[in-house]
Amino acid sequence: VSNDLYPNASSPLERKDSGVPYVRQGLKVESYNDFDPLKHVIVGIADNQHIPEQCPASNEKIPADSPMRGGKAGRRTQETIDRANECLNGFAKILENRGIIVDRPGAVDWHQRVTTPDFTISSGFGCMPPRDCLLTMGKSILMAPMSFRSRYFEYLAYVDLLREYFESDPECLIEQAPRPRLSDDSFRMDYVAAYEFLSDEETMARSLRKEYSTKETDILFDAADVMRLGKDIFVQHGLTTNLAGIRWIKRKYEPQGYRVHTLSFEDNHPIHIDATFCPLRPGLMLLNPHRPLFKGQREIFEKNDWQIVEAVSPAWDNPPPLCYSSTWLSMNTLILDHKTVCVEATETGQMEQFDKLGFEVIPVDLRDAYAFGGGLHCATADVWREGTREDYFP
Ligand code: DAV
Repeated sequence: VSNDLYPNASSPLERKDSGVPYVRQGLKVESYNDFDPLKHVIVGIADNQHIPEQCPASNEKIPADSPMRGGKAGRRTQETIDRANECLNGFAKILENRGIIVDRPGAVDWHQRVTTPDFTISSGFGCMPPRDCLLTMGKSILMAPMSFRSRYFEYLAYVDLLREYFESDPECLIEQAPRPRLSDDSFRMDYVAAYEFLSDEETMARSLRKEYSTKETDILFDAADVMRLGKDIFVQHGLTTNLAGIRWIKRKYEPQGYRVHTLSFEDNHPIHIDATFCPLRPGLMLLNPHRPLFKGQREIFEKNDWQIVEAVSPAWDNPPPLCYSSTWLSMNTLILDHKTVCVEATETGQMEQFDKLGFEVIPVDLRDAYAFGGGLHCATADVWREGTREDYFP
């Protein structure tokens, strides 16, 4: 795929004749949480992004009154792509100016139909947001088994980078979760059909019963449903992560000394934990006041003297046009170390709250990239944070 079409993608790797990428000296893969000093990160790009046709998993997330529900599928306009890239490139620059290494995803042709023996859909999605796709667990990076059909091949945007990480850090392991089928059997198709006629009360009642359009047929999770806190891993059960997915995470990582916990929130569209319950520094969590934790789930935090503060209201009443996420991207921030946080520049209330909590706040202009897949945390994926695997919940 030509890089001319994807000017913001990472440039093709330099490789030996055998195809092996050259080693990038000093490169390290390691991260155990979202708040230790950030040294190396991937920032998404908006190049050539599409709005795919609806699929059974995406339908449940898209607001009923959104044009994306109907015939909106197609390439996003070049003007919105350019503006989103301006934001993402500016964010990357801010990080680089602070000495953080920034990589960008590689070029993939998202225009092509995505077809497997089990399904077909109009196009791919894009390589925003990397956080959904890549799960960095210690010295390994795992490509997640995502539930949107349009995102089935999204990992391809990271294959070359990950190959380079593998070659450059002798301890780094690149892994892939079992691939789902995403056939009609993977979804509650009757629910999908009925969805747009359900009231908020009805969708909330279903969500509280833990009934989603995704069934337990496939092993499914998005990496953004996984919150890493040293030895403890908290996974949200919701639209994008099913119980089989959580069982797989448990079986994979518990033998490595991790403890895996399931979390649920009173939320009628529970997708991704990073605009719902966010670690800020050791001992401090930020909770979305509209999405309380299920009963009994605060205990592990409170017993271990972690404070849970409620996030202030977002600055905006509505998300930007053609956005999949809610206004609560206000609390979707990127923490650079225990005292420094990047916050979207229009979220003045959220910035003030961080200031009062003792953080240096770096405003980042990113709202015009929200529609491409989320906020500052979504738009990034950890490669290396300094620090070790701590036991915060002994
Ligand atoms: O509030 O719409 C967005 C999370 C994106 N990773 C929300 C969840």
